[in-house]
Amino acid sequence: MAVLDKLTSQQAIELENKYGAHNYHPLPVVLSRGEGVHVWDVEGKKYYDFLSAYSAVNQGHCHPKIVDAMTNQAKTLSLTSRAFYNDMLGKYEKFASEYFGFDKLLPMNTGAEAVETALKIARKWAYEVKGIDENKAEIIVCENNFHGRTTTIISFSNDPVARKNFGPYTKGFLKIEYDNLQELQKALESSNNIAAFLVEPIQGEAGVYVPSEGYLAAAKKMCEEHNVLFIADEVQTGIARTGRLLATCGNCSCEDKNCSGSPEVKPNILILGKALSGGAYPVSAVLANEVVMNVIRPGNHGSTFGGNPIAAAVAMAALEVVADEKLAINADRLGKIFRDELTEFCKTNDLVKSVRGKGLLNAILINDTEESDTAWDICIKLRDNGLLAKPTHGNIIRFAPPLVMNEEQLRECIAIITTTISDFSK
Ligand code: IF1
Repeated sequence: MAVLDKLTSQQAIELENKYGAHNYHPLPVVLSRGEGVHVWDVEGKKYYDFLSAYSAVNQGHCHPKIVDAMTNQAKTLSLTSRAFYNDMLGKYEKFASEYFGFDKLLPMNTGAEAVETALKIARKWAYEVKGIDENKAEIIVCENNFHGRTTTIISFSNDPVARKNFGPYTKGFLKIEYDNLQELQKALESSNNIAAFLVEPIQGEAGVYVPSEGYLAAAKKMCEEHNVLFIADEVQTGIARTGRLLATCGNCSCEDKNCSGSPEVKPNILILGKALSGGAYPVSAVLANEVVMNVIRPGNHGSTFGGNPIAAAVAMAALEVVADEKLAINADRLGKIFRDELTEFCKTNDLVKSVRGKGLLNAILINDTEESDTAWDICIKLRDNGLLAKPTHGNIIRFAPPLVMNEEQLRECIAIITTTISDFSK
């Protein structure tokens, strides 16, 4: 079979099953094209994308401005490594640092790499600035976290499927309950060796858990009082997904000057990924002010592709799209419509227990056990009705469309979701 031969969906699935590692269980649909809020399968059927590649495609599939930036740079200079300077990286570092309101940026590729980078920076800051004894640093994390799939990151996961049989595990992490300030206070007081607190502003994979109002601000304040770094993993919640440029916000150059952002939640270390590139290319970043970032010196950290010219060009274009098209404001407005409509629907349908989320990162809780296939079966029916979504854990379905969606499209999707679930219940 020539590589470019057109495959049927079944053929594509069979190839992946035969030649690919089985590290995913995808919904049975084979996509071959994407544009804006839509994707098409190989047979030409059109769908609304309500996952956005786990919030990486916030700017919509194949956004022309981002694609043009990528192709133009790819035809000019794709990769130099950091052994030499290039004319794109400094421009991007300045652009993005000012865009989010930090002194400096360390460029990486995937979200997990950026999380690992943040952990290394926090530990080095703890030894060289805070003065903790070497190899004694502890980092506080939350139960039910998701920060990626590397050995160190799964070492502090409590998801057995992500963690079992990948030991021995990396030490130096304390786990506390998410959205529990008393437990954070206790952990901060438990030792003088605490370097940092790593937290998702909304726990995405756990099931789109939005913490109590004021939790992040109070947590940041507690960290300050204990000279502990507050690290925000905004890989999934960042880049306008939750209705603000950042879920933690924090004097960024948000296009919405009357943004309801809370500058007092500005993290000491900000982790970005996914939609930092609009889903066009693997781009992640760690941002911090000089007092923290300057612990990193030549030879301490790096990566072959980190900060490459294409990544720099793509990320600048992707961030310009977020500002130019006011995606945070749109996500905030449409998210409120989505939750209001689904909340009303919950009252009339006992298969949906609740809806929760912020901006266009939302989820519904299905009235069945975690072990049931109900959420999965509903997603199969949604697929048949032209909308793609996927359960997170068992009985929770995440809904996260591209932020370029308009109200008419959103209302059409709400109708697909409510009709599908109503018919499913019969
Ligand atoms: C999978 C979901 C999972 C993330 C946060 C870091 C990373 C992620 C908050 C790592 C990645 C992806 C990974 C993908 C499914 C998806 C995901 F929550 F977004 F749905 F798994 F939890 N921090 N999330 O959400 O970034 O290395 O993937 O670029 O691994 O199954 P990455």
